[in-house]
Amino acid sequence: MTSNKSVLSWIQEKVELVKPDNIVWIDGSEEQLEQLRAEACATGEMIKLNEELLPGCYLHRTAVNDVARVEGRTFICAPTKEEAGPTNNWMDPAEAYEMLYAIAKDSYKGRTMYVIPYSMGPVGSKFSKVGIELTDSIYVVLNMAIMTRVGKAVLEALGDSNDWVRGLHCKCDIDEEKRYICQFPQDNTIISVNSGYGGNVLLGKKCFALRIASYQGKNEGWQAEHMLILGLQKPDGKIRYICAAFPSACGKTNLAMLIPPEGYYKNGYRVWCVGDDISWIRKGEDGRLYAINPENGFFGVAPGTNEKSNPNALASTKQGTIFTNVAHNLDNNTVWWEGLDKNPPTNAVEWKGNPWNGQESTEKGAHPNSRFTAPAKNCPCISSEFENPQGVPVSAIVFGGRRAKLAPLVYQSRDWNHGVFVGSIMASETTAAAAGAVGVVRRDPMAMLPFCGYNMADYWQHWIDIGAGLDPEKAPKIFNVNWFRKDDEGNFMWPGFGDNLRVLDWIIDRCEGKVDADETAIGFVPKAEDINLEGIEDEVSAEQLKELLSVDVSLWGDEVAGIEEFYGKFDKIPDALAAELNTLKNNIK
Ligand code: GTP
Ligand code: SPV
Ligand code: MN
Repeated sequence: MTSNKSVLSWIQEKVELVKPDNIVWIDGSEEQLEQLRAEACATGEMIKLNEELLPGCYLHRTAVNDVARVEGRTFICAPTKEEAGPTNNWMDPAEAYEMLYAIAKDSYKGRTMYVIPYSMGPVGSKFSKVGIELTDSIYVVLNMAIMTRVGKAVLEALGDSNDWVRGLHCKCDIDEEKRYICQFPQDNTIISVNSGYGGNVLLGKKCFALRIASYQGKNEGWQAEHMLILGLQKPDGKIRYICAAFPSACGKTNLAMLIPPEGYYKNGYRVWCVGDDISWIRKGEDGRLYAINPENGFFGVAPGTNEKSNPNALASTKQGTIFTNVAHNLDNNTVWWEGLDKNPPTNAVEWKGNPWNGQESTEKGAHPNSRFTAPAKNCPCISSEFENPQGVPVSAIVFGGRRAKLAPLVYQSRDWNHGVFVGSIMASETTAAAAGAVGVVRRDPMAMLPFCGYNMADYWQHWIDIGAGLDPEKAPKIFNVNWFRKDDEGNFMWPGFGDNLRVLDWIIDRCEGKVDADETAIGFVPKAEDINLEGIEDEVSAEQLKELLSVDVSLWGDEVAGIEEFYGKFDKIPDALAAELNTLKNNIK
């Protein structure tokens, strides 16, 4: 399929290492994919679902010990520990290769090697980058074929170039003790062993499009971010684009596809989804920042997705979708997860593969991090700009996380550098998207803690440098949101989901200088009367809204201590951020 020497020689080397029985090049044709689906069903790796109700859809269960990203076993293998920085696990590249090759050796014996050429971004766009993933998993092939652009056309676009990312995935025995997800940013290389789950093995996603790409972006003057991209259409018909970074399972997919509340909808408000997880951002010829979504599908959290919370995501899963670790309804051969509806199946199989009666069992039917892999083109609100090779112009950048207290519903940074500071001090409660404890507050700068491929302090400096290269008039305005504030009884104070549009509307009005704000110690907060509560007055009283927008200076005192402790882990902090921290300290005195 190619005569590219760097591609052929690298594959040959890996063939000699893992010793497959067969080699299959993925050409991107529907016939080949269909053959692979049939093969995966024949071996039990996938289950074909009801063709009438869910055409072209499949169910897959991973090993019980392999259901989320493993941050503790994810490494940045840069030449020095300093280059990986204090927030990443580091391994010496030579040692890492030796260890990984020992694990990978002969591991494809009796198996097939699939060669997946894929493009992150529309094939041929100047934003786009090519990767080649070798895998022994059909599940990986079929997911990559949804999440990225795969096949012949990618190799044609690559030509003789050596600028592509090498990815080797070996399932091995799914041994947790030998599971490693290693990135070698200096070598454009990723090696993943002993997992078969999502972000650990779909190497185009977190490993390439964030870890490797963030490093490439630093060197090449652009940014790879854990951000959704949405277009907000206002009654004037004009569409403004927003990029938003929230940690894993904190609402990116939901926000990217939201349906405006009724009154807004009637007035002509619409949200168009460009992406739900990753943005590649670079300066355009007009001096503004432009973003593309490098992916081609959604690897979305299933639990909680329903007709009310995210009808567009649900609609996206109605055909050509792979479900991972959800419950299997045997009565009609469909799927179910917690929060889909109030009617769990009685004759079902839960995510681990055991018989399950959803009406009686106290066990969960779906794993909390169960996912759907759905083609972007299925999404009813997919943006007309989704394939635009130039990307979309970014008006606002939004950071956010899960904070039961402290962070107000929304606030705006004073300027770019202050916005970078706001991103750098993000903290959020952990979720099921990564193995480990759930609900623990941790620092997660720019929602990139698990995904930054180099020293986070240099990454912050890169953000500062990007801003310095922008005309302040053209630079996106930077905001922070918190949909997750709780009252003293532990209830969410903000209805969230579609109603988040009320906040987006304020954000865009701020970008266009159409609305005033109150300046506080942490930045600009809306005047209560500027958040429109029409239609949710029963849920959010004027009193509650005030509470949601309040900035408790005494709580921020504790926060500053936390920020100082976090910054203290770094040998160096960009001067601009140190200055912002000082300003915050002075402001809350
Ligand atoms: P990754 O794919 O892991 O990067 O995550 P994501 O940021 O796309 O997460 P997603 O949109 O799938 O968020 C899923 C979780 O966030 C579910 O538990 C939702 O119920 C919850 N969620 C999303 N939006 C809101 C909101 O506005 N309010 C509240 N309270 N919960 C929300
Ligand atoms: C995340 O965890 O942020 C995800 C899912 O988007 S995974 O691809 O598994 O990383
Ligand atoms: Mn994500």
